[in-house]
Amino acid sequence: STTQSPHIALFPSAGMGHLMPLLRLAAMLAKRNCIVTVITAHPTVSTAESDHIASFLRHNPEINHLKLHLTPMFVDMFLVAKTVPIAKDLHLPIYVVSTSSVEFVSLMAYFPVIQLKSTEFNNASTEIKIPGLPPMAVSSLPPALLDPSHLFTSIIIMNSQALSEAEGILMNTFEWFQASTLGTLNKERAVASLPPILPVGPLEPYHIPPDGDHHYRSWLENQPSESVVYISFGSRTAMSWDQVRELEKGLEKAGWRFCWNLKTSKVDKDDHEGEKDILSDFFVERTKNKGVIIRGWADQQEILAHPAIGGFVSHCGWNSVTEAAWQGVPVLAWPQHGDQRLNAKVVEDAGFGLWERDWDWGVDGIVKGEEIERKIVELMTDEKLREGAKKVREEARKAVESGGSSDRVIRDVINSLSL
Ligand code: BUP
Repeated sequence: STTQSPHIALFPSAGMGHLMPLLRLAAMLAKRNCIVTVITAHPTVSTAESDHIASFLRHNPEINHLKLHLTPMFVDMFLVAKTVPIAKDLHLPIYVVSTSSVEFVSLMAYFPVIQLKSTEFNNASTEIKIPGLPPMAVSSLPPALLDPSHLFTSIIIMNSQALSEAEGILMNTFEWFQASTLGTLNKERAVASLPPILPVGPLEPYHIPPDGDHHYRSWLENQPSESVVYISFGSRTAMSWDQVRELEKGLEKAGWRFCWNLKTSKVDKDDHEGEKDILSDFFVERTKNKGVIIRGWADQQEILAHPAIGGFVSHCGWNSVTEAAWQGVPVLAWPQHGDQRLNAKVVEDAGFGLWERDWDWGVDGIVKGEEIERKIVELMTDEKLREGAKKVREEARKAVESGGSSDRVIRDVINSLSL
């Protein structure tokens, strides 16, 4: 059998004391038949370094060079703490890319100050006060934050402190959508440790042409306009059997057509447990002309863009929220965990969604079919909601077009980096 040589990348930080040993190691690995790539940022901090790199590479032509001519670094909000030292070392400005709402980012920045004590959090009506923002009910916080030993909590705390080192936080939101929160944070500097919040969204979904047909696509083509409820709880939430049973009841009774993106296991975990069908045979049989079930990955933004879709039952992951806003689809918010309750509040405040707070604090944790039926009917028939969603869509598109609020913000960032 043939074995493939490993391809190893080395990324030295600034200073000869870092460069020399990493280059020596690179040469040693190359001698041992590894494929080697040295990554260097340019300009280097000193000419001694760039001269040295150049002559090293001249004498070691088998070593690849990936020369990064970087101006700044844009990094994920959960990687700031790890990348700030690198950016500093390379003398590069760093921008944080938020994957959530403004509310969540301010909670993240302020979190170490609030000093959550578990006793205070047994009472769901306790309120968290972040300066300049409306009080947040403990019940709307990500449940994991109430557990100091949770990995999510340590990620938040670790990155929270590093946020202040960034030049700004790029947000997948737009001025109109979160005007009051953005105003207090940016103009009144309510959370002092936060750098400027830069709304540059909604980040426009890109289109990848489908390879081959998928049954839901042709099915949607044959449905009347705004007649289908799209249901998805994201890629990380697999619902309990009992809850799925109730959702089946609710969907069937509500009588609307549906497209259900059903996850029975976490799709990003490659977990093949529970391959057995979670849906009941009765439901599948009785609704076969009413709905379509998607298993595995589907192009959600394409579905939301389809004229047949009239409502979205969503877990309110921030991407789903911004995609619904972009397409002007009314949302029935059913947050599950993480930042989703804060996001559900944004949906409600922006006037394009319904949020039944009791649903995520149900006594036995199960929302009954009748409740679901009632809310789906409301979602699909409430004219105000539909108008609200159209308005959000219109404002979202205005924000990103030339001269719009988000367009101006990103243009300023780029200009400031081009000087
Ligand atoms: Br599921 C699914 N197809 O089948 P969120 C999701 N998506 O395109 P998350 C698909 O993945 P948490 C599918 O459009 C969105 O852009 C969807 O991001 C796309 O929630 C993204 O909505 C999902 O932020 O859960 O990441 O599943 O919020 O818990 O990380």
